[in-house]
Amino acid sequence: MPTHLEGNLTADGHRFAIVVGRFNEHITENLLDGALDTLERHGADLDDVTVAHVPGSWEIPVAAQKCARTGDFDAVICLGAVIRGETPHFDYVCSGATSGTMQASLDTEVPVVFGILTTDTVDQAVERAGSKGGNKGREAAAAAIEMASLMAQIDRF
Ligand code: INI
Repeated sequence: MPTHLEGNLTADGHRFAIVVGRFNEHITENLLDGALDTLERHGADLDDVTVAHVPGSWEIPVAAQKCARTGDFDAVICLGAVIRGETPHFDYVCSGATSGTMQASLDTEVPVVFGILTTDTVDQAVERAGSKGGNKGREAAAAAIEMASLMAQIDRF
């Protein structure tokens, strides 16, 4: 019989850091609201949640890694919005944000969850930040809860 380890969606007792970019703030503030609401609905105590604000998505990985290294958090949630229409260096910002957050996670063995929108247009970003495309902040928070739970199970195993 195999042993199955699977995280649950119970957030109480877990501590979370959220790193959120200020660039495209009209989008990222909705992602942050969605993430905080999801954590709370799943039982997190918002006193156990720390939010670090950074200028833009480029700066998210270093702040996420620093949070993860403290050992004070069971998961780190990264929230940002990179929109192609607004930047000629879209590809560089996206690639730095994606590879940097992954590296932060692997180097620290703390789940660093990717809730950074990468879209062609502002409308697409709006859709994914609390409109008909859901809210990527909520999805990221749910993934963080599940991973925090799973990592604890692996630790105990
Ligand atoms: N940062 C974003 O989060 N989204 C963007 O769309 C964006 N654009 O358009 O350039 C952006 N740029 C800022 C970047 O993340 C850094 O903050 C900046 O380059 C300073 O290092």
